[in-house]
Amino acid sequence: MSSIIFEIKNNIGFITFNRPDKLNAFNREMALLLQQKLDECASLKEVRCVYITGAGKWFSAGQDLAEVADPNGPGMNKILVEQYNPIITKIRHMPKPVVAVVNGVAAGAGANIALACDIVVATVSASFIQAFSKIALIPDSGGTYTLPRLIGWQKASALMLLGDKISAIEAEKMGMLYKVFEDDIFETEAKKIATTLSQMPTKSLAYIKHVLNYSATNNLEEQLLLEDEFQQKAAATKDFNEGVRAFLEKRKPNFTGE
Ligand code: LHQ
Repeated sequence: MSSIIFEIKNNIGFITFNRPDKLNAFNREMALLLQQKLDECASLKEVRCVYITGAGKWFSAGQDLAEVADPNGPGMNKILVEQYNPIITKIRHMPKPVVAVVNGVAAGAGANIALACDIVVATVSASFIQAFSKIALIPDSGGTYTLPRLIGWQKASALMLLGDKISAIEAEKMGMLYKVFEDDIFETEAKKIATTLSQMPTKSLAYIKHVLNYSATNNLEEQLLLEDEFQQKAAATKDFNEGVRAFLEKRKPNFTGE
């Protein structure tokens, strides 16, 4: 069985972490395979939204600690540079929306991979833990960048220092994620969001992501110029033409992602 299941259905690239007997913890093979599948999603035109979830009851417990403790394993050297950092940059630079569908515990790098996604939804029984300090590490996979921007410095600092596990409901209240759904409707609701995104003007969504990526570091003037640059790109798409025509003709637009 592959540690990553990948299928494309109705313009959605479904990526499933698939080591359920290991709480979907990442070994090197799984991290490299995830990178490969993210690359495929980025380059395949038919994929207009990416949906990331975990098999079974877990999203992911982060790094498989048995692998880092194994003297015959790949070791700690370059683990971030080769395994996790490219995953985060591939998600942030993916020219289409990435939805994290958090179906259970998301710990360590598992949590921070979810938080790097464009929309994070969780089932009510899911939980999030910045587990790193519990094993004398520091948060990685972009967590020190993403989390304070999502929930503010104070809460991010407390969660990272203490390593407290918080419920999906607490996470939603803090602004860490978009929505929490009851367990029985969670998957249906998550798929509805992905379906909506997969039928939207894909290029404009990619431009929104790009401009948002820069808003964390640009000043207002720089950001206004970037908005101008990308608004012009958006206005040059076929989907913009279709969106305006459909609005004026009072009909549903048929966006093709062009
Ligand atoms: C595990 C794991 C796991 C192996 C549960 N590995 N076995 C970057 C740089 C370099 C190196 C390290 O990593 C990183 C990135 C990272 O992600 S560091 C953070 C790594 N992750 C963690 O520290 C999380 C550790 N796990 C937990 O805190 C808990 O297990 C969670 C909150 C995930 C789940 O708690 P429970 O539902 O209470 O389950 P459990 O603790 O009883 O675990 C079930 C089994 O899974 C257990 O094994 P056992 O043989 O007793 O059934 C755990 O040892 C194993 N397991 N996480 N990451």
